Amino acid sequence: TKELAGMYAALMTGLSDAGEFDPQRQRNINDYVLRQGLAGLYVGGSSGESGLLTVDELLAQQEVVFAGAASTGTRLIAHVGMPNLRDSIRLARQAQKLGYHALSALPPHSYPFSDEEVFGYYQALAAATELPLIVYEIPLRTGRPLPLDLLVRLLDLGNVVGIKYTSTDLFKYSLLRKRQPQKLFYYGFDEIYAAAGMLGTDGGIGTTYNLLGRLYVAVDQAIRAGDLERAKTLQMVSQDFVEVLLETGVLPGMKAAFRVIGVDCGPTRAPMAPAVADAEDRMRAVLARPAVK
Ligand code: NAY
Repeated sequence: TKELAGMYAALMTGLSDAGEFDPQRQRNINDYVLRQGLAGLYVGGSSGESGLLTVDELLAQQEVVFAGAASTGTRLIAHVGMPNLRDSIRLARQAQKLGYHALSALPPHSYPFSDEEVFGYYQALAAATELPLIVYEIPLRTGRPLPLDLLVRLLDLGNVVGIKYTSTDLFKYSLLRKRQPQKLFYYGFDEIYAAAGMLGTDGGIGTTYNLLGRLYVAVDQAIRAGDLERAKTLQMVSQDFVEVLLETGVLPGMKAAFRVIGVDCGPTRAPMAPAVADAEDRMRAVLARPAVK
């Protein structure tokens, strides 16, 4: 499973001006991201606005992305975490049929589920296909951190090969890694990837990799080479970028940045909207900084 290691863009979604899933705009995004030198794409995740899309749209997106990326050698992880298990399994089965390399899923997140419900969800999803499954820790989306012992049990499930860890609790991260040293650990906060990298990662998955993929590949390489000064310098470039994104709203700002560089990707889906009126100007300014280019 170590062939799944590396840096992945949490792929964004192309929408029409009216907010419909737009296959051509999806291809525009894919074409740009595929040139970043990343290990792969994480398709249909939070960064793909999956919480705002229908299952049919996500099924269509899986097809469009696979058609464009299959021949490039890029690893493809399908995110299939939906509010209900049946839709998750439907997405997972199509991903397997198409030829995706792995699956990942948010924990059940539309109600405050118990640890046993979360466990049961991953158990059923992992058994629904033969694909490797990457579980997901992201208290920001689910409203609660999963306890360490539950994460340990989830990583013991058949077909579960790793975790996408998007939490700032790096001590829990280290304890989990110590308990499950054979598993793949992807860190999910772009702006502090180097901090997790210092403790040991197998890769990263992030939104801003769509635009700055090369930067994150370089951060990761610097850490692996033991060049912490360089890793820190590069990480600061990412932090300057994310600082502006948090002003505009992460996904609206990313889409504004794409428009600025000429990638026609459309808006975010309502109710997600830019937090400021001048998102494109702010992104233009940050993209013009020499270090970011
Ligand atoms: C996904 O598609 O599931 C993700 O992109 C998760 C990783 C992102 N975290 C969230 C909460 O969306 O890339 C990060 C994040 O956007 C970035 O670090 C900026 O804070």
